[in-house]
Amino acid sequence: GASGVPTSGVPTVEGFKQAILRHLVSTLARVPQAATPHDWWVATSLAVRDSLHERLIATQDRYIKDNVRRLYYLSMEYLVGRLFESNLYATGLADVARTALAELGVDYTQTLDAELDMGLGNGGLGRLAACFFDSLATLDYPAIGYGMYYEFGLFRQEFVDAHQVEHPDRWRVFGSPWEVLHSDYAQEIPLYGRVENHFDDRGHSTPRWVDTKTILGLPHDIAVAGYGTRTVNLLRLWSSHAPDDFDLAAFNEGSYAEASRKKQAGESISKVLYPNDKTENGKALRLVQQYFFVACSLRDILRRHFRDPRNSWANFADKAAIQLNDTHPAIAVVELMRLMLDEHGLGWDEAWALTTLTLSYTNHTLLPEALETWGVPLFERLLPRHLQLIYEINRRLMQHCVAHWPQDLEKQRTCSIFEENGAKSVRMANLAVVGSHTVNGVAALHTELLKRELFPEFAELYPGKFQNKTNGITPRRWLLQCNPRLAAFITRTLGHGDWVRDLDRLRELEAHAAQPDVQREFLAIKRANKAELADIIARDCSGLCVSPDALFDVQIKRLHEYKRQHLNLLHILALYRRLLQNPQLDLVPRVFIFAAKAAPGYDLAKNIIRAINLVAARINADERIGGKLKVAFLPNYRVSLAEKIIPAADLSEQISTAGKEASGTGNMKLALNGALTIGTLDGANVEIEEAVGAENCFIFGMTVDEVAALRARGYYPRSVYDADEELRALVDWIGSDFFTPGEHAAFAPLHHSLLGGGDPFMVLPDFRAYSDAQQKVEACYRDSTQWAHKALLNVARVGRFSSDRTIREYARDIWRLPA
Ligand code: DL6
Repeated sequence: GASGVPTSGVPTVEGFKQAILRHLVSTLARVPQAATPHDWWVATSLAVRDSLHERLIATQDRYIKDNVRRLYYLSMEYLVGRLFESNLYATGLADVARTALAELGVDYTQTLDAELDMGLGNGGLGRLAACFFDSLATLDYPAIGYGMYYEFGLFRQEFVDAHQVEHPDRWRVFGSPWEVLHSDYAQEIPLYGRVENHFDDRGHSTPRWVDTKTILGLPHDIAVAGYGTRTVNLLRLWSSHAPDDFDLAAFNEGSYAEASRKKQAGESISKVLYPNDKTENGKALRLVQQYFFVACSLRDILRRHFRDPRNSWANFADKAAIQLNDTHPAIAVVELMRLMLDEHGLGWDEAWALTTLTLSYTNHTLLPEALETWGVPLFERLLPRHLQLIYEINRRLMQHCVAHWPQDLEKQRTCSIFEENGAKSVRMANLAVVGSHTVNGVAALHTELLKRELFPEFAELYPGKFQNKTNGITPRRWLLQCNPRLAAFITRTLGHGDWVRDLDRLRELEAHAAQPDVQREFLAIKRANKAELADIIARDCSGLCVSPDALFDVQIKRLHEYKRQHLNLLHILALYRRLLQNPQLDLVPRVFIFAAKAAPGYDLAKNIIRAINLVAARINADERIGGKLKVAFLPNYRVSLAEKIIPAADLSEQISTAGKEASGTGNMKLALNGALTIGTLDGANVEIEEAVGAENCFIFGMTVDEVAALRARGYYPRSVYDADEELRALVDWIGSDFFTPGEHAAFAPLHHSLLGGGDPFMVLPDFRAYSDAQQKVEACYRDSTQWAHKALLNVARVGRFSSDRTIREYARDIWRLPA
């Protein structure tokens, strides 16, 4: 290669075996006879990494030589999951590795299961970032993902006495074979201190940020390989440390404990991912995290830009597109301004032009509690210079607003970066909107609501700034890898595997969807996947036995009121009650499958988990219902578990209150694997219905407008409760001790939220429509031909939800990356 690095083709089985054994001995100091599954996993991963890094170097060399325009994606979360198989597929080593391990007498599945998930994210937002990086590399776009190298990812969940219990996720205590540390790219980041004004001869003042403390940022690089291409991009994740001379004085004076306490304080910043996916306001350390990774990343971007003598500020905006994944990195608006003004001597207008030409912002939620704000006193203490700059940005913004709405104080106030009601705070969403050239929502409905409800004033002030980019998922992980049976079947049926890089080609399945042998084979594949999941359920749910012939009804996502796992629970209770009243009732046997983590401080969500677990225990043990209903709550939901549940799902539960789920991406994964959706007209469900056809999914419930109308009229849960006898009995059941003999009012928080608490997510008024839709599901499932036909049409028609399509749209409309 150009860099003098030897580039090899795909190794032979023999060559790959030798590479594994070499890493086993030289890196791990192990003989094969004594190697554990973990050892084999590390040694094999390192052998894969050899190819990966050759390609990485070649890709980066080319980028540097061509001085390419790059995407820089700033995200606090990357929910990557395992890398072993995705790297095998991307490097074309999947078959070689299987054979090599088999010939070495090593179990492939055990090797793969030795990898702990890289769980550096909470849910959809972090997983979206991971899917985007798969697509960016696959489509050969130059991109670097910046984020945090958390020591502890999202907590590990266990159930004890039906309660969620959290444990630290020590995912990298034994190191990670995928990581490379580049200490030469370390960054020193200032924090705290105060601002001083210095006056020059002519009386001009220049502010100086002084008396700061310094945090050291170290970059850990993770290679992300594209599929069917040699492109390898980077995730560059920062860990925080105390600088070497952090407190040498204290150390020398013998105060080792004091010095090491400061060292720990330096490390604490990247210690742990905050486990809330919708609220994390006010916590000082969280703001420090945001600033820390943004500051490291922007410096790294400037270092790379100015390293090339062809570059200057004049072409900075031609070479860099910086995407803010939600408001978490919104401080980048201010830090980029500060770097240009204070450290590079640019004037305000030029700096502001470059900032707003470079940055763009994705909004992922409309929930008011998720919109980040930081108290002004906190800001002042941590980032005094940034606060000054925000005041100046806001002064200019307010001038603009006054010119635009001279008479309308209310609109001016709504646009302000400062919230002035009560304790004064900084609204990060307003900062992100003002500092970006483009703001996008993540599904068509969400973007409409963004413009109409959340930012109507900004949409008026900056026409053309708002765009839609409907989310997508990578077909590599979410079909090829996780569902090898279905993937092979599709390739066989279509006569090609081109769908893996061009998901629209699944459309060709439509021509086969009515063929009985194709339907039979699809059902056989689904059954085999369900049998595998049944084994996992038996292992992880205390020996619970479920039949792969039952309908697998799946709801897997974070636990949140707006996602309405409790609506699902009400339906389970309804079926159970109907069965108890009539044991002869001809119900289609169902297994309800849940997986969900609740934020540790979210008491109602935890109460819902407990309620589902205890209802499950009662139903699973009740012999009167003849095994027709089973409820399995799988603990510790994570990417690698999703990969096992999704291929086995018949029914996909997407039942959020209309207007609350920005997009959803699990809905896409499940449809792609041949599950039919039961869902509300929310988020991307709207587009899924459009794609697959209304007759191939089960849409129910109030629309956004109906929700708003009911709210405006005045919604009283008690009137719905009073009017529906069955619903009344179910709610009363939840309020009783039936499921917790000897423990009074165990589900009081849940019961209260539904009735006395005002049912904020309108579970009760959607219950009847949901129950009716479930009866249609049941009728349809009885006719397996019809079901298989619909499922196949789902697979055939969801090609547009590939993240390849999403990334092409971002690249064309927002990042302006050359095709
Ligand atoms: O855009 C990815 C994902 C959407 O699919 C979900 O609908 C949405 O809830 C999620 N948003 C967040 C927002 N968290 N914050 N802030 O996780 O984004």
